[in-house]
Amino acid sequence: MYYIDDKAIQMLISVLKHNNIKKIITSPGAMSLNFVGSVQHDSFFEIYSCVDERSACYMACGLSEDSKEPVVVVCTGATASRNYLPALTEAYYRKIPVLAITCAQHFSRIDHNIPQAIDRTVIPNDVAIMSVQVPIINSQDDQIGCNLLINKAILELKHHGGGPVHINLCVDAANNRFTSKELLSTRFIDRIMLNDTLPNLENKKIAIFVGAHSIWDYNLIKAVEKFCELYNAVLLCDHTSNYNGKYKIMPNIIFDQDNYISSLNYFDVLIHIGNISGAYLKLNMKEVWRVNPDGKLVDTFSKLRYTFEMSEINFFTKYNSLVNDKYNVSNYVNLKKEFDELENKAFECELPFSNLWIARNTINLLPKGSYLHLAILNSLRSWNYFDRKEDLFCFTNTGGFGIDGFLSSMIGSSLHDENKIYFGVVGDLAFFYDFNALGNRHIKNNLRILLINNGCGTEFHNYNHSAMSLGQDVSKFVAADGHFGNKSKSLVKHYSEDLGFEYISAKNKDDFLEKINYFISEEKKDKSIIFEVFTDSNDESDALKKIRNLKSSAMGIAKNKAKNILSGNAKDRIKKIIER
Ligand SMILES: Cc1ncc(C[n+]2csc(CCOP(=O)(O)OP(=O)(O)O)c2C)c(N)n1
Ligand SMILES: [Mg+2]
Repeated sequence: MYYIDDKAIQMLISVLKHNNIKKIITSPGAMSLNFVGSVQHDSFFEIYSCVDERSACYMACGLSEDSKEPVVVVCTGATASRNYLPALTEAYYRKIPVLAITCAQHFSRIDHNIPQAIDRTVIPNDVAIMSVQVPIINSQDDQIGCNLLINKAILELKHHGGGPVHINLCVDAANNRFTSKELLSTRFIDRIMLNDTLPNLENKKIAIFVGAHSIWDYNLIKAVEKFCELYNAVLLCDHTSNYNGKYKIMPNIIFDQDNYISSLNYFDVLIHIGNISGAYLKLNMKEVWRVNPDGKLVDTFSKLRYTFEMSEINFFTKYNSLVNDKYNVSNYVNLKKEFDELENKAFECELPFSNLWIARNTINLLPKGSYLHLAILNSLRSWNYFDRKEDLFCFTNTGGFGIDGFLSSMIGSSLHDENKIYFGVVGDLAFFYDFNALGNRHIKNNLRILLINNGCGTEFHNYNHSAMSLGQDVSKFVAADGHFGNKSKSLVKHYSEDLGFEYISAKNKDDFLEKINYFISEEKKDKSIIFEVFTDSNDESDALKKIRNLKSSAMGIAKNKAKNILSGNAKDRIKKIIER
């Protein structure tokens, strides 16, 4: 007898061992057999039996209080888990770290007159500080998800004073193969608090990935710059990172190339700060260290190793204090060289009239310190391919990724300081979705809205979008072509002028270049301005293709070819074969 051949159960056992949780009180039954059968042959664990689950859980409270260790209780289906409630209530109010593992049949069986399948998805408020539902692992996504749930639940036992935690573990009762001599290798996630010993960062290749970030404090910028010099680190940003300090790269232009793989896109440690990013950066790293006062296990890259529950300034200041003065920024210099090469190509290449062409010709005209709002996806992506020479502050609705509130968010910002100019770039669907906001009576003269009207959600017409598998049919419902006056030359003009805006428009490059200086000028205008620019959806896609094909390499071409040949299903099958 060895461990059960069940990935979730093996993972749970590994994470228990990693966290040095060895005391278990079991109650008899069939659903818990696979877990209990596995731990009883592992001498690491100290196991007790108690028939009555009510009593078992109270015993766990006593054992945990006395030993100052978390204690696991584990039970079967039927009403077994219901009998944990009195002692879990006791544990909740006394913050005792009891881990209740309730073994369950497949969740789809609940409420179908199937014996012993009861619903444990909702628990009373005061019996556990966290409750998670762990499914059977059938795919790589399940595996990553289960790993996170198990780590998260077990860490919670001692988090913020600790308390009881519930894991509802879905078990395949038909699988009784106890043939695994070793536990599968599992990722462990540790939480580092302010006064804990810090993991070592020396001799690692480090990048700081900055998601959407509020405007930076001066001291934080200085601490991060120092960190980059001491640890040879580089910051990977997009406009919404709002980082206006040294050692920053906007890597989309390098890492988004269709046929080129940069050898610089690999990091031992990616330090992850900020919120949801709309840059869709494809990054390669060994592990991720997330830094945020919320201390959550946010696993954007599926490589989370540590969560540092502390402010960014504390994290960087602490690590800076561990190293004697050093200065090496070669990783930044190398990446910057590659960035400059691609940026030059992007500035020199022929682009059709499009959001991308507009971004390229406008970004460096915006006055220093401007506020820039970019609509999600196409506008944000287009502008992220071009870094700006001057400091800007940039915001995008990346929290929920809706096209429903762009104008309102931008108008809200503009109310804050009427002496600042607020620039915005938005597509037609997003504009018309929210255009009642333009009638808001609080609007002043400090808005400059660039409306890129291509008559559809051009995002879905892009040459590389999965929606293009619909062919011409994509226009009908997915890209929603032809609404809102179908690129009417007068609709926005009439509406906006009647509301007191100044309206200008452009339909080609010359037109645009003639008007852009007026649009971006720092000079105070009497009215807010709407600059409507008409582009063509095919040109938008062609421009994107050009920007993503500035450089190629043999490896990049081969990888891209393989990607195009393989359908999603085939890719999954090959992955599975490789895993075996
Ligand atoms: C509320 C909401 N509905 C639907 C979507 C899906 N969606 C994402 S981008 C997009 C198209 C936006 O079109 P447009 O504003 O014209 O920008 P373009 O892609 O043409 O630049 C849609 C419908 C969304 N993000 N939010
Ligand atoms: Mg559009």
